[in-house]
Amino acid sequence: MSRRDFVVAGSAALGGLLFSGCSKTPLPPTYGNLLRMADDLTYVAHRALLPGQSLVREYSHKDISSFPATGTFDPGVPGSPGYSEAYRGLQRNRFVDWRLSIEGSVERPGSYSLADLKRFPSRTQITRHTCEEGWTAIGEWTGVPLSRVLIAAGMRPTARCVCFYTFDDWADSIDILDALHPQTLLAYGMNDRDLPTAHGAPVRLRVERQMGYKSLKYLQRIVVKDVFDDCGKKGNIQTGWAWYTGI
Ligand SMILES: Nc1nc2c(c(=O)[nH]1)N[C@H]1C(S)=C(S)[C@@H](COP(=O)(O)O)O[C@H]1N2
Ligand SMILES: [Mo]
Repeated sequence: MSRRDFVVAGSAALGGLLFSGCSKTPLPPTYGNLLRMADDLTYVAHRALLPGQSLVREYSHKDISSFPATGTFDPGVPGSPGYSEAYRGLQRNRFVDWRLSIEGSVERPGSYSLADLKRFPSRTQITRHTCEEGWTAIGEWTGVPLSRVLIAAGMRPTARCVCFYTFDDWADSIDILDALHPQTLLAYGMNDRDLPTAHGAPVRLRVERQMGYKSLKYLQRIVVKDVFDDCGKKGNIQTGWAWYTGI
């Protein structure tokens, strides 16, 4: 498809959504602000043109590259930006007491230890990470598909959005299509080892069809919502970033 066709199809899809108000694709969640039109166009075009669960390319071991750890400081070190006393305690005890809580629109809210997550069937994938700063890197990720955990927690059919909160005080959300995507992982392994601190230990999110900053590190809490939630002050919209960064 040429770029022009793509843009035309995307605009048609966006127009269709905004003006018909009825489609299988959810309404672009950030629509309503003129400056958000590009974000919405990407969202709707991506959703309209890609088959729902199409996979991103997976690479082989020989393609694995060095992987910078960016935008982050060890949240277990006092004085570092994003320092968390709770994280420090968990880190000292090698995360045996770490638990990921899952709340909101689920039948069985609760929390999962690292051992619990490792008991689910795992997935390993070698994918390319694209940072908004302009670099890319290829790494291997092992973890449990988020869909498995959401299903185990009894995610309700009314759910529309999944919010994530981290120890270093980041928050972000993804829609249900990305949440249930087979390559969306709660990753606890990187390049065949435990996930290193710098890359988000003990568990990070991998959202492979979006830019790197959606793949939150140092996960603490997941909240399933029936309505779109951009995570308010800490979310991308209020911090000035695109909420949807499909690639
Ligand atoms: N909790 C948290 N998640 C985060 C970040 C962060 O600083 N804190 N940085 C983001 C950005 S901008 C990128 S590019 C990737 C970097 O992942 P890496 O450190 O494994 O390279 O993590 C993303 N997730
Ligand atoms: Mo990034």
